Amino acid sequence: MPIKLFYNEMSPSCRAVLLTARALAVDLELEKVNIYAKEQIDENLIRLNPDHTIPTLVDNDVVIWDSHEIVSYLVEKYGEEDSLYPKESTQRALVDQKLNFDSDTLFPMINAIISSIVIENEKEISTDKISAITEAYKLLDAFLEDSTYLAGDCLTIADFCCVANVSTATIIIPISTEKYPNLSTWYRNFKNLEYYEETNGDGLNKLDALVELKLGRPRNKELCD
Ligand SMILES: N[C@@H](CCC(=O)N[C@@H](CS)C(=O)NCC(=O)O)C(=O)O
Repeated sequence: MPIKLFYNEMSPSCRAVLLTARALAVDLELEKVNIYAKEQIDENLIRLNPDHTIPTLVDNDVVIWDSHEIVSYLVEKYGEEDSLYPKESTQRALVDQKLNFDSDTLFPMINAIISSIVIENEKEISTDKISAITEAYKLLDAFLEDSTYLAGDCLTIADFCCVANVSTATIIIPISTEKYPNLSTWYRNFKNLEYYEETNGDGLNKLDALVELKLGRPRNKELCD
């Protein structure tokens, strides 16, 4: 049976799974859920995932939701080696630490902003929300001071989860190369990854266009990196 993913490419949590699956060369059968039309309150999805969130992964009789659990499951089960999610305890702790940062800080922050624009039709973004993004950029820049990736010198699932949310934050505030040089380099390296556009870039562009449409005005593009 194919591995099925309930998803929407505009969702950063789903894009983290697409990045990971592509890095592992795992094929997914994709079932699109339009979260903005509340299709997630579909009975089939609720039966599988009472929390009715995407991504939700179905692998035979196993159902997993929460992107962080899904990406670690995919590496554990289908990775030919463990570099994306190392088994060694210290390295694993460093990856888990950044996965938790993504889950506790980055996702709630960006989800609150995007939902306010796309679902609640708000036209202004409060200064508190803007400051939360710049604070997160500052922290990420510090995390990347002495390493190429977020959990050391190897690409891991923590980078996939965080880049999906950071790239979404750039829709609102581009990353300044001057203020956040380490973060800029990390993000630029991601954009050069051969499978970046198909797994993250395309969905990000669709979300960007939707945000622009909902705000009813072009965003401040000249600030883009
Ligand atoms: N922490 C979860 C967040 C999942 C989540 O909230 N996904 C959003 C889309 S980005 C969603 O499904 N929203 C619809 C809903 O909550 O009903 C994860 O990483 O998977």
